[in-house]
Amino acid sequence: MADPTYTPPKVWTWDQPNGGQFASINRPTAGARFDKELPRGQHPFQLHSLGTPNGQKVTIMFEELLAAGYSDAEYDAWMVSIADGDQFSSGFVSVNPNSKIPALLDYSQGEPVRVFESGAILFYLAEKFGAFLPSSGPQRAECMSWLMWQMGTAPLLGGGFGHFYAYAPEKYQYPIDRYAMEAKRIFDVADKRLAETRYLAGDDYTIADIASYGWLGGFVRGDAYGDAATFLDVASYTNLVRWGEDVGAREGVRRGRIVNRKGDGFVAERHSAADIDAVLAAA
Ligand SMILES: N[C@@H](CCC(=O)N[C@@H](CS)C(=O)NCC(=O)O)C(=O)O
Repeated sequence: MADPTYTPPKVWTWDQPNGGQFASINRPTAGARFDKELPRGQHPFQLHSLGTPNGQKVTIMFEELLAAGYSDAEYDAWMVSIADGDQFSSGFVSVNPNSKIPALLDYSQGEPVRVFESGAILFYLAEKFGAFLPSSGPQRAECMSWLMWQMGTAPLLGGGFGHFYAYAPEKYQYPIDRYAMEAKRIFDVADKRLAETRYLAGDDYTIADIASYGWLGGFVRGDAYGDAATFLDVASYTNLVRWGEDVGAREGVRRGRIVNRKGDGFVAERHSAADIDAVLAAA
């Protein structure tokens, strides 16, 4: 039970896992916990990820690039099981010292380039291919602003709302109220913007939409955190819903959402288009 009389000590110490869904893997320290190299496939891009909202951003980006005809965007997507602690291997930590998916290695220019943080990966790929990012001027600034907005809001939706609404070992009203309010404020920001423009950065679909769909898409589809869509009355944000349904119907988005997930209708690893084609054909 939560202790309502808890008084924080002068110096916090980590004595034991605190319960909750991810308590067994969380520690207050960084760095590798065991030695293991990452696998490597044949394509220039090696993605080490999982089909969570942050992971889906990158597989959607690759599938959007491929759908748009950028055949050099072929990639191998390896699954990192965060519940099993794969993100703490020496190989993964050498690509992302923050031990969180997604992490990317680009071998296309000889020496591998590492990129971590989903927003940085989207930006890196958009610049590299000259796609889904306006090349200059106010449109580019607008796109980067919405991309960074999304990166700033994800911890409130996930670590804040999602954690206390769905993952915490007990339900506490204070944090649920606080983060439900933040989540609804974020939905309203998007809704008001999308009342003015088709996409977040303006008339064109950009990496700001790809990043945002990773998180907002789940609330629009209604599969984020149990029945959170009802709890937060997502249907009332009609412009957000219109955008979410529009983006969700894109071929690249549908394909990207299949990758690095286990179970029927998904592929744990992706090494060629045929892996996703097979799943879609069976659906
Ligand atoms: N800001 C990071 C957040 C990434 C993140 O939180 N990844 C989660 C899964 S969605 C993770 O790997 N968690 C594993 C852990 O915390 O140990 C990004 O956008 O790339």
